[in-house]
Amino acid sequence: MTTRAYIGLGSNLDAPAEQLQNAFQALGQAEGTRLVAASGLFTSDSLLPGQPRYTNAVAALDTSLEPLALLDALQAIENDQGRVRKERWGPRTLDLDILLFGDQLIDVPRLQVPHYHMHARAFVLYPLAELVPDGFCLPDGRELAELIRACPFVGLERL
Ligand code: PH2
Ligand code: MG
Ligand code: MG
Repeated sequence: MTTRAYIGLGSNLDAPAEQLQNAFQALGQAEGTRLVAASGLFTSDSLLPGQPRYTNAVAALDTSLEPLALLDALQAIENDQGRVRKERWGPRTLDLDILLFGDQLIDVPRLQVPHYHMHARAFVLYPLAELVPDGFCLPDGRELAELIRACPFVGLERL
């Protein structure tokens, strides 16, 4: 049995677009996991002032891994690509966040799904919209199209 998961990719250090291309490749090679689709790349200012601009994208995966095993695999890819964990929300070569895992709601110390604040972040919603079918809803029943109407494209640039 596999689960469709959506992964948010972000980078604001060391050639972000290349970091994301490498990450898409690595996601496709992760054990028990198939890369189904990759969104376009979008740039935007960091939510935190004084950091380089981010490049973001979303990947659709089919995975036979359990959520925490997928999180382990994502963190291994982040580490492979030189992620250094100093401060929370510091600049990073690669950030891989589980946005959605099927229609599961997960709330354990290591992992909250859907990803917190994803419903209000243009750099998540617009790339995600490229990958999902019409009428797609989050596990809480909110329709993606509706979230997007409430979250203007302002400040995003599609590469
Ligand atoms: N991620 C952060 C903080 N700020 N800003 C943008 N534009 N994109 C991100 O992915 C992002 C951010 C911490 O995860
Ligand atoms: Mg993040
Ligand atoms: Mg993260």
